[in-house]
Amino acid sequence: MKGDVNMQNIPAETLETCARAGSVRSIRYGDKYVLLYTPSAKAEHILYLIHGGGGTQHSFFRPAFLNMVDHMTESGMLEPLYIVAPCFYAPGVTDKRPGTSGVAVKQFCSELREQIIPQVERHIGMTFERESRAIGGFSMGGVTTWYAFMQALDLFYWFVPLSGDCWALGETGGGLAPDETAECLAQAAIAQGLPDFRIHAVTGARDIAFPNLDPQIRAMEKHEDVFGKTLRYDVLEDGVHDYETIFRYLYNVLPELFKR
Ligand code: FER
Repeated sequence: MKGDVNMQNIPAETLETCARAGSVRSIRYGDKYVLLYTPSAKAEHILYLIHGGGGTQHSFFRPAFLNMVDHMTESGMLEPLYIVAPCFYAPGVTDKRPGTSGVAVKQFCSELREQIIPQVERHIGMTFERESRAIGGFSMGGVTTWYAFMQALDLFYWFVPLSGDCWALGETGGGLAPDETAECLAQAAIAQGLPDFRIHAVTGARDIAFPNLDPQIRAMEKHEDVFGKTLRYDVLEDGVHDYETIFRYLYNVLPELFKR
């Protein structure tokens, strides 16, 4: 279903320091680490948020974003939420080309399953049910989110791919082979037992990933049986391929998560 494209702008004061701020710490696993944002009040939900190509676990966690989440939580528009920012690159990887990133993100799901989720949730002291777990990401993080949909429907209920298509059939496969990609996603959901789930995909009409994501979503919409009631898609008219635009999507999308 195509959603409301009239996304709210982030109020300017929301990007400034908040009196009630959450905290960020790093959690090690093997020779890597994730950043964990813990809100100022008790949280029952968790979002795994994946950076874009060339990024790191620090890409999302800049002051503007964390302040925004603090303010959203303080005002009550957002229920308190843990946010985990991992890095899909191996330590020391300097080749950030899409081809290399594509291989990294395909493999990343097993790292999430076997190391990151257990380690983070042990640290927090609770194991979240899939209905309380979301995964989302920007660009290559969006590609990662589609892989999570194909490989880890048992772990996540909520999927938020932002300006990134599914690369199951190859680099930018959502644009090059939209029907085959949609078929692949539908079959992956069926093969995993077709549990209930929600996808909220967002991109911008001026985003470089639009020509890849848009045809894929159109093709997915034809799979009524799998995606008829589970897929929401928004296109922001002036959205471009940068983190500021993505923060705006998240300002609008995060309050909708975990509401069934
Ligand atoms: C896309 C998905 C990912 C896309 C670009 C990327 C242009 C990533 C690019 C990069 O990491 O450089 O649909 O469209």
